[in-house]
Amino acid sequence: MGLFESIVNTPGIVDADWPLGQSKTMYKRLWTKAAALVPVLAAALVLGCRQEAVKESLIVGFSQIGAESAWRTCNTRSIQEAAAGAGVQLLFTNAEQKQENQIKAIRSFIAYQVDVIAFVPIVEDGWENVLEEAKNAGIPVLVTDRKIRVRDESLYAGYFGTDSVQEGREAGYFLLDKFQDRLESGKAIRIAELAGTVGSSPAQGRAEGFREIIAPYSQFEIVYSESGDFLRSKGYELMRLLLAKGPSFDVVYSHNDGMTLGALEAMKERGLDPGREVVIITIDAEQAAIDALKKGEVNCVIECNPQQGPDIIRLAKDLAAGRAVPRSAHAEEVVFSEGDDLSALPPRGY
Ligand code: GZL
Repeated sequence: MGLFESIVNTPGIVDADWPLGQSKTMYKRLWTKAAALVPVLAAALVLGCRQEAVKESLIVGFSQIGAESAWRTCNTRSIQEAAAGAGVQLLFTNAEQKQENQIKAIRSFIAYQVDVIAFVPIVEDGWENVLEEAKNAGIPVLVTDRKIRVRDESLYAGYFGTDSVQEGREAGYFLLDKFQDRLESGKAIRIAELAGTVGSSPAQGRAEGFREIIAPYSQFEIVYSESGDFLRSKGYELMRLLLAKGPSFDVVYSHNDGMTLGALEAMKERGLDPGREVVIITIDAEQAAIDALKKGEVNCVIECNPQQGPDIIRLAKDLAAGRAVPRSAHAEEVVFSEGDDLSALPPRGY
């Protein structure tokens, strides 16, 4: 029964004026019905608004890789705060550094029929099957922070994160500047690299960008490269063994501050003077790394911005509304190096 029919068939509608030409009795009956319907209409309006509001409160399934560094913890906080601030319901899962846990989480998001799936792929490969399932379920996917490698690019809507290759290049540029006098001497400059998680896009990108810049200068020699998995404990252990067993080195290029802080600890235990006897380059720009730069224990800190929450939520809302998003977008990043005036630098927040 339509709204009009429900008015004329609702008993008890009270008096009011009806346009000329209509019989009083019929009008009285109609208005009596309409007035009695007001509470029903009001309830329908509220319910409808609430339903509209509930429909409006987007549901995003987010698979985070873990809490392996202060950077990651800040990244998580940024996403959760941005979702709360935007009234977005966030189904948040922590994979504890396991890809299989991420795949399970994405499958649960599909079963729950979230509006958008977003995730940090711990490694680049192995995502085709589960992303095919999300595509078949009609759920758009946003890749964040780290990148994936898939044959079918339509398996995800877009990427928002940081440019790891450029971060690696910045490390190379710093070395060229730092050693420009020695480059003519021909004396070898030996580099020890503490690499990130094997198979992850930041580890691949930071290695690639760094090598791209130093390759033309034969004096630069990478004498050691091992993965510390972005963990402080592994950075310490690798450095302890390197100092005990060799080879000797002049530079440490570390893919994240967590590993750098562990390596600094091991170097100090051996009586080394990091930042002076050994050049240290690190990526993330955690507060602890900036503090080490101020103390002269580190020579160059390259920012990798973890505060990605507002952009991720904005892009998720675009996807849910059927709007296209950029295939790839990067956060702004800066390089801090020895000699910079850092006195006005605000707290890093991670
Ligand atoms: C980089 C990010 C890396 C950080 C590490 O985008 O994925 O993971 O550099 C973190 O600190 O563990």
